[in-house]
Amino acid sequence: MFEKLLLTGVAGRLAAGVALLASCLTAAAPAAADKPNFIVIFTDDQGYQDLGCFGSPDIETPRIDRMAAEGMRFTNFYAQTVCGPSRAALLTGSYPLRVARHADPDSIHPELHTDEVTIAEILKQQGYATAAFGKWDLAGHHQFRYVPELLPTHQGFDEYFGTPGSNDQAVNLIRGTRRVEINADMSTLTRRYTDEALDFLDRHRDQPFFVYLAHTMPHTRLAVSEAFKGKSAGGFYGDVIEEIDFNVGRVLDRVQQLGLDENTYVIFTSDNGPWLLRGDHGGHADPLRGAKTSCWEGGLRVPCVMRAPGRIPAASQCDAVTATIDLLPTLAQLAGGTVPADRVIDGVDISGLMHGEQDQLQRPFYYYQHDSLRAVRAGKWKLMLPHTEPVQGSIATKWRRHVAKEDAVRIGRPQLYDLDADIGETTNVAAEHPEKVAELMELAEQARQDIGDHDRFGAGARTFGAPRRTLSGEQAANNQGR
Ligand SMILES: [Ca+2]
Repeated sequence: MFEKLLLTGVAGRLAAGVALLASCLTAAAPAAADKPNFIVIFTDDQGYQDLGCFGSPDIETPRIDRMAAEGMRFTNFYAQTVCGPSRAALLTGSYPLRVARHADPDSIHPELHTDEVTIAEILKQQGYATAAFGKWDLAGHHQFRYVPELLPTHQGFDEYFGTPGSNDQAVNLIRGTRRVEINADMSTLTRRYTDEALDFLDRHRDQPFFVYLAHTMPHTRLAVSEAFKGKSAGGFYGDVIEEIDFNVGRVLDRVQQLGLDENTYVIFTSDNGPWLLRGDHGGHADPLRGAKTSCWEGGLRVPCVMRAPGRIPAASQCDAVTATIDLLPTLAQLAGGTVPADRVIDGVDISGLMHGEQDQLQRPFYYYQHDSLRAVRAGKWKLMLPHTEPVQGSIATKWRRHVAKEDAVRIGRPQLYDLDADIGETTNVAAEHPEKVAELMELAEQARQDIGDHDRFGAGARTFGAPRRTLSGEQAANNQGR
């Protein structure tokens, strides 16, 4: 013990000397060495319950559980209802409808305009090395017909290795903007994306970096390597999550081995709720109601864990309403950068919550099902809004078929839920709290005017020169008939 302490003391003095030397050498470029690193691990269709530390009864995730024990669990953290829009939200800090392609709400997997400012672009300005690995889904959704000019290397990332869209049928792999592999073995993807990330960490250990590691799994079609096959009590889906957990552990181990533990924020979360699938191919959102594509909590409230020893308090929990859209302003602030001043950024800086310096955050959160505003939350109150579009109308309506029948209900009058008392959204208390209903309806109206809705283009939605579009009478009639 004494030897260890002595060594620590010597090592500490050496480190201090090196740090002093380094600060002299880098005086011309101050603070670069102080800038923290960021690793965002983004899984696909992982439900709110699908981690040990979020209550899974049968899936074991010891590495992410340890990450939570050494960091903070976010219990009210929101992504978006489906893959592509969720990625647009995370990378731009904005609601997806605000950044939809040329205000085309039918494009549920946005072709993210290059005039949008991504987290990577902000961090690059601060001297960061940036890389994206895994699923992109912002250059079109197809494995062949994507737009090469919209791949990550055109959106602020120095490097990219991954796949343009979902793994519905097959996965093709791209390096930079060049397709390098067709029909890749999906059981290797979790490991291969992680390998790429580890290699990037090794090469950029001496400069601040941002890694966006967006796993293809556990989006169906599920695949798992031999080492994890049949191992989880949570079935096939559990095997896939446990392989992700193992590979999250590899990232954490490498960060530690490189001596970057206390200067690196590792953020783990999912892009939307679990896909409602038969058998053991889909995840779980218990105790939340609903699944992927819906605006019940299970559709977009996702598990989230953040770790940065010495910065984020260990074994802590944040219950404030937070979201993927908050990562852009938060990471920008932590890196000493700024958010773009020429546009609306919906997210807010949550570094105070992360560092345990505050525990409350006053902000509304809007639930969009593609182009349709479905709900609004403020504090513990959530208002499910009446459906205003034709039953067979917008794309959001069509997507209702992907949720359980009892969750695909058409809402005629506003429904109010107290999420603190009723996390499963079982009891509508609108009649008891008319003033809350009115308050939340007013917030919803503000969102409609600013961000938009299925029947209107928001005043603050972005087009970057493309013509503004509103539904004409003829189009509305077509919608009625389709
Ligand atoms: Ca997804």
